[in-house]
Amino acid sequence: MDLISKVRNRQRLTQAEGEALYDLDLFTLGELADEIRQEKHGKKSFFNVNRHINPTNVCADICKFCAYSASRKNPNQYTMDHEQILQIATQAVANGAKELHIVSAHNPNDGVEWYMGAFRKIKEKFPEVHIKAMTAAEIDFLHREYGLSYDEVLDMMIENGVDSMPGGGAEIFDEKIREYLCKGKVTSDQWLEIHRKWHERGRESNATMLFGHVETRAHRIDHMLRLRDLQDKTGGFNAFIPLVYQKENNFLKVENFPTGQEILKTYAISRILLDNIPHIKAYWATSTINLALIAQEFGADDLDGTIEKESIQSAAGAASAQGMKLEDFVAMIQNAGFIPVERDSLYHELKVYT
Ligand code: V47
Repeated sequence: MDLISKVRNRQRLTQAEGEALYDLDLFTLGELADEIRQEKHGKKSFFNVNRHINPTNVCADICKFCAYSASRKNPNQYTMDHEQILQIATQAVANGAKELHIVSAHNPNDGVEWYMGAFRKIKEKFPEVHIKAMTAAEIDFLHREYGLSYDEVLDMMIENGVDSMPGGGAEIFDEKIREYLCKGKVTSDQWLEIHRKWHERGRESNATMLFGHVETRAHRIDHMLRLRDLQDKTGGFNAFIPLVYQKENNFLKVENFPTGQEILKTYAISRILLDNIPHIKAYWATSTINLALIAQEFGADDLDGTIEKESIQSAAGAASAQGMKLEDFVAMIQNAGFIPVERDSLYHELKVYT
């Protein structure tokens, strides 16, 4: 059976077939991905009202692609205390945020209680707010730095009010590329193990893939298939998020950046391959809002959220330092021909903008 028929019959694709998808023209791929998207979600496009908080940029690890962590290229170290974090959370909740997405660098100075206490204090003050926090890379860092097992860190997160885990730290699973990008950080197997353990606790998470740097198309397919395998076992991933590499202020030497076509193909292919992950998120901070809006026609059904402020990608050149106004966000999705749906962090529908 040819590849297109296989996709139309909803048959699972192999690594080689996944790679071959890239050889299809963009519009064929878009059509195939859109059929699947519409089957799953119709014309709905999901987003949430959220606030990203990045409480420290002091990092014990070195990732070549990172412009955020304090280093020679970013000498301005900062670490917020709990009071400052709580202040931001308070402001965000006052502005309508229902989710706080809290991701830090790997800070060796302040201990486990600095991480956990922040979650606990937020949750005590705002029990209804959803805390999406701690990438698998941070969890692995606490394990390495303080001798805690993954189970212990995950249980502490739950005790202190973390509701779900973000998908960060996955980068690219291929071991050679990963060693070049971020040697010493959580390995691919460990990243998957941490998410598996989290899912086994009945909790949900997301999965990212950082692409458009030194990886090949084959590496992207391999990354997606490793996620598909784990999802078959646990079913705990809500969304797959292809993050487009931002090139400013970091130590990674990249010659060729992905074209808009390549980015759209990657969204579409992820929709086709990841038949068991419900949502494909076009995170506008890295794709740009315009491409994210177009990505809705190429398999993506989620645009993340209003963000309010973001420090990791914007340090590397993304236009996401400031977030997006809710009414603008809704209007843009509508004008693109889709139905904006405000969701909570676990994809329950809160408001459908008809
Ligand atoms: O893991 C770092 C990435 C990630 C760069 O789960 C970069 O809903 C592009 O994981 N160019 C953190 N990306 C952000 C993240 C995330 C974002 C939005 C939603 C969710 C979710 C998760 O940021 C890191 C890393 O892959 N990153 N540097 C850069 N130069």
